[in-house]
Amino acid sequence: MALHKSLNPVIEFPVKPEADYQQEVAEWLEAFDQVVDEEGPNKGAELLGALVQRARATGVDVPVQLNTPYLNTISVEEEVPYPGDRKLERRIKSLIRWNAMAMVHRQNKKDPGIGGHISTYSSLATLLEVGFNHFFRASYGDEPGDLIYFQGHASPGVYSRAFLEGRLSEAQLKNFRHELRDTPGLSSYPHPWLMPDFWRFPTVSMGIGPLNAIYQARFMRYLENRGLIAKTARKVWAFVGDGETDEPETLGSLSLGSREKLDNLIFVVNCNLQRLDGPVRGNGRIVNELEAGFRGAGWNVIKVMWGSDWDPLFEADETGLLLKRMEECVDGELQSFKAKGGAYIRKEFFGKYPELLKLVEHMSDDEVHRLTRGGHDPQKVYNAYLRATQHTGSPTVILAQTVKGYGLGSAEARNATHSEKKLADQALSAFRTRFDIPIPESAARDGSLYRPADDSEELKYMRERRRLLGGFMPTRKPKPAKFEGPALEEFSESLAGSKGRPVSTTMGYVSMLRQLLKDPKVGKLIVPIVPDEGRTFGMESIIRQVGIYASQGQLYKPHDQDMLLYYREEKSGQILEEGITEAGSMASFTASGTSYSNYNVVTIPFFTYYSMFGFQRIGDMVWAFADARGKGFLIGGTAGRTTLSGEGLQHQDGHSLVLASTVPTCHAYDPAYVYEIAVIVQDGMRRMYEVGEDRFYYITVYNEDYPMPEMPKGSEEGILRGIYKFREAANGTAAVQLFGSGPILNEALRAQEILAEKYGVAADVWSVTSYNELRRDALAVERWNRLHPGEAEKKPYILTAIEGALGPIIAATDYMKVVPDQLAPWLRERLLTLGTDGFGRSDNREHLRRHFEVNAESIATAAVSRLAREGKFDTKKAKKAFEELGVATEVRDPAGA
Ligand SMILES: Cc1ncc(C[n+]2csc(CCOP(=O)(O)OP(=O)(O)O)c2C)c(N)n1
Ligand SMILES: [Mg+2]
Repeated sequence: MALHKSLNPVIEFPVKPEADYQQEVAEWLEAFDQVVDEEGPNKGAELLGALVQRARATGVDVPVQLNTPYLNTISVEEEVPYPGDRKLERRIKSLIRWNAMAMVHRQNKKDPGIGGHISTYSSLATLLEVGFNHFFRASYGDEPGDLIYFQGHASPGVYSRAFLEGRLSEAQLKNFRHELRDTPGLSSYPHPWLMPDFWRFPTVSMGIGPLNAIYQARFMRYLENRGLIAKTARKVWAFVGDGETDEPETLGSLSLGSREKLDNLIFVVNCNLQRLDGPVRGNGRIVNELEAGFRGAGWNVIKVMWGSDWDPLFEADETGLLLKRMEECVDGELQSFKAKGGAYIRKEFFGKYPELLKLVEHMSDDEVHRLTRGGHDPQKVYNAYLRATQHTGSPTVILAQTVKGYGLGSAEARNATHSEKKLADQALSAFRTRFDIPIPESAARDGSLYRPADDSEELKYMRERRRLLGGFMPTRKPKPAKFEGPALEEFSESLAGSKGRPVSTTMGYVSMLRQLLKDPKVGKLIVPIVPDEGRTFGMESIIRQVGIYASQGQLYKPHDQDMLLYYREEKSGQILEEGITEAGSMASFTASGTSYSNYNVVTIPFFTYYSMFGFQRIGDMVWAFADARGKGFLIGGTAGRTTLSGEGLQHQDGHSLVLASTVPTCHAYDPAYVYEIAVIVQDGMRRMYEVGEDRFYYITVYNEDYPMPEMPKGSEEGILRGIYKFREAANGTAAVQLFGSGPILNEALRAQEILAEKYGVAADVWSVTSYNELRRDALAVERWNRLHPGEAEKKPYILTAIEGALGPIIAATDYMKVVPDQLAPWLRERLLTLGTDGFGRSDNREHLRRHFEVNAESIATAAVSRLAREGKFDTKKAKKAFEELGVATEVRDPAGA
């Protein structure tokens, strides 16, 4: 019988049954054991499957069982021996542990409050080291290697390894979290923006790493299936905290992994049973919860629960009580056992059953305390990784049980361990002794860093292992891309205007995208992404043109196949139709927008979505995208609080431009006309991919139809920098300047006519494509002026652009007033802003614009009102204008309505 008695579950009946029935159960089990013994586990599974089917057919309610026993998934018999030099690897790991701890400790002694973490890495060390020594490939021949998402708070351990590898200097380690000193320091967490040669993936905002990892693995398949990269055994590894699994982003897209059969994806959940404040599931068991969740979502689950030193205990246990006892414990108890030591474990864990006490009577309390959790045992971890990398047909999750603060003495498994930054002198020397660090006691107490000689066995071994695996990791070294984008002339259709036909900027953008997809140079590199909003934006034609990516092809005949614009799915399809997930779409945007650095292939993502569900909903992912030096185009559709009619409060966006302005590498535009979009997109491609700037774009597109004019000659610079004069006053020198953006530019144009015809006021109209860009420019110029008091003052572009333009400036936008108000420091009392502050309403454009006071009438009355205050217009006439134009003066302010 292959099954050891210790694994024989102690069967507990809800009510003690008759002896006859117990006998019957025993016979069934024996018969089953016999099948497994003689014919193998597969036959056993078949037999069980047949029984379950029969039970279901006869109406028996079969319990769904998603949990396996609280044991290692891989049995001792199935294990392969460890291929590495265990002794040397332990030495290396100890040195990494030491330096990781010492760098945080030292820095906090020197600069109290600077922070850092030591307990996360201490629990993760073996899980990472087995990977570094045996699995993480930096390359596959000429192809880029595995992509690894490191748990953010474990960064000191990753730095410490790179220090031993000779990639980071002692000076850099001493400047951990001191990034603004003479010698460059190390960033707190994985930030490619701050350490662009080192980190690839920002992970420290919890949940974002695992979600991005799933979509990264899918994007890898997309690139392979579209023939843009070679197919390799490359993997995506995501190291995830068990507390981190509480974030909805972490587990929210698991089904994509199994649906897409992503066997290139491995999650390693570091189940140290603790998060920041305390236990993850004190009263339950996080491993069971995760096992059920992942298994239910169709993942391959490998549990690494107990170290090899438990194996003989299981072997010796004839009663099955050891497993029973383990299954009785909740995580809070498991934590207490590690925190309180061997005598406590003996009494409280083993002591519950006399048979178990016997099992450990030959062991000292210290030995009992040291009984290892699986995630600290290289043998168990190696076997789990090996199986995970060999598994096909679905992603794998490894649930590795560890101890938070492992090896940190009094900080081990304590609730407060996450925030521990410094160790007491005594703990430092205990650490030195436990991990055998060859430095004098006094140096230990100082938290001195230690690196053995370059030709030491340890360093030679480390380097050799990495050499065999293709190089050091993490490393980020994008190859400069050879990219040639289309010239502006190639956008001629968009630049020519619509010849009087009313179209929306959304339609114009979609036809531009269609043209780009046909472009021989960049067409195949474009990655259109939509979260189930293709039809909203009229993208059906693109679906027909390039198809939706479907890893399995189209397994059904679409009902609309005989129509021109049918729903076309195929294996080499180009569109990522993500379904209703802006977070998932943003993850795809991230994978595509960083493909130039992860796969050495430029792809150009256009993520088109409902603008209200962009920055507002997934802003933190956009922040991480910028950190990762992502490039591409975010297209906020159905933009504008009054232009999207009917949809009301939760849909009408009047603030995404404000949020966009907070991201340093995001260049946000609010174009009124299609030619403006063409200029922005053309120049954007040039700057991002030809020049190689780390920037990305946010462009709002609207669904209001109106004729698109032809591009006025020479307006390119103004479009890109943020403002140009669109229509000069026809009736003499303008006394007032009207700024408009998006469709509200049309309201400004209508106001220009009203002012001229009814009130004899001449006004110029300007298209402001980007207040954000104008402000950035002005701030940069102002900074220069501040820093150079002795030199001639420079002028912000906004002031150069409107040089000579007289009178007050009425700026009207479909966004909040704060968007134009960004220019207030330079336009001062000249600026009067009309915008859409307040909650949206369900109504049509006419009523919405009247309510928010951004219609032509509101603009015209604002102009005469301001002119009257300046003594340039008759006050009585101004008052009357409100009445004449139907602008209510005594209604509630929409900002608070
Ligand atoms: C979105 C987000 N919320 C909160 C935090 C603050 N935080 C940092 S670490 C941590 C606990 C992490 O616990 P776990 O995921 O179990 O990782 P461990 O350190 O135990 O390995 C928290 C709450 C964060 N980094 N990101
Ligand atoms: Mg944890």
